[in-house]
Amino acid sequence: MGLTAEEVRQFKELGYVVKEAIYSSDDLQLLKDGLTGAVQEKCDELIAEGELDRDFAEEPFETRLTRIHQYNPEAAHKVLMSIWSGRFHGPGILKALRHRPLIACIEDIIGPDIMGTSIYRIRPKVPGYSRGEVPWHQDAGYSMAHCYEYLMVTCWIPLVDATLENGCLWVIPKVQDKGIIRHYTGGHAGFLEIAPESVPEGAIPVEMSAGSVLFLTNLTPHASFENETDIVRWSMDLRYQDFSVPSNIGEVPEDYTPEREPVTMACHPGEAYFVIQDTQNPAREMRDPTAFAALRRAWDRKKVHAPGRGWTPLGERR
Ligand SMILES: O=C(O)CCC(=O)C(=O)O
Repeated sequence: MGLTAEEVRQFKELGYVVKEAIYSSDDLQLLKDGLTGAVQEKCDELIAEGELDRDFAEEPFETRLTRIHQYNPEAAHKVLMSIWSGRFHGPGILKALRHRPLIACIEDIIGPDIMGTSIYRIRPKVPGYSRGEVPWHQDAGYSMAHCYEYLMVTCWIPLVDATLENGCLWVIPKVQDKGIIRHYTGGHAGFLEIAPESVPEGAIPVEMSAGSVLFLTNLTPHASFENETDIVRWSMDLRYQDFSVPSNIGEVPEDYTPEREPVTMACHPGEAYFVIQDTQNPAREMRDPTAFAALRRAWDRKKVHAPGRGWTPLGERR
């Protein structure tokens, strides 16, 4: 278990490393079942509201959202939004976040005291759905400016094999030590984006099998492009940091007032952080799925005052 010394060296030198077979197909199935339940729940709601008249429950996990999107793109968008953006707190996610073989690798990078960052995402990249394509960015571009210098580790994990054709991740090696690159708001599909002329050279695609993990630094530029297949490229991205990195642990959403100094805030103020591993005080570790879901619901981005990150719109760049 864990990363070899050579893999840690590669992570530090290149800004990324891939480790095969961290999650078994049984591990992934638990999560897929939870996600199937979440898709069903949203379909049922849309059907009850008259916005959808078929749930495509007969389709396999890999193609169900493709069919819903082909049939009714507006309803598909609502299903996707109910899962994306940290809104999935259902069965399997806490287990995936605490997965021992993954945490052993994180320990090799940042040490044994580990915080789960508020920013974790489940991404069903549906063929033909333009918000599935994510333009070039560094994850640090999304954090508060006082956090650029801290290490946050992104773990990008495909739930199906990720290929060039279905939109695997692309990374740019060896630029992570050069710091933050200027980002712009209003990029492709509303994401933050590094302007095309500022994207460093040397991008490479990272094709991966389901259940393997791509470890990235928060300053490693990455992007993903069109899914040209018929299957959904499901993936999740989980993030971890050590205890020195600002978080909102021990705080409540009401602590985030407009008067508060931004430098005193969590790197991502808007969603709950949680303790994965605490060698001094294991009682702080988040182990209960129900408590986890309640914590995540209590910290909803819409309820928390978080100042802007100061990036200007892409259309206004000079
Ligand atoms: O999953 C993708 O296509 C993009 C992922 C990404 O940008 C991220 O994990 O920060």
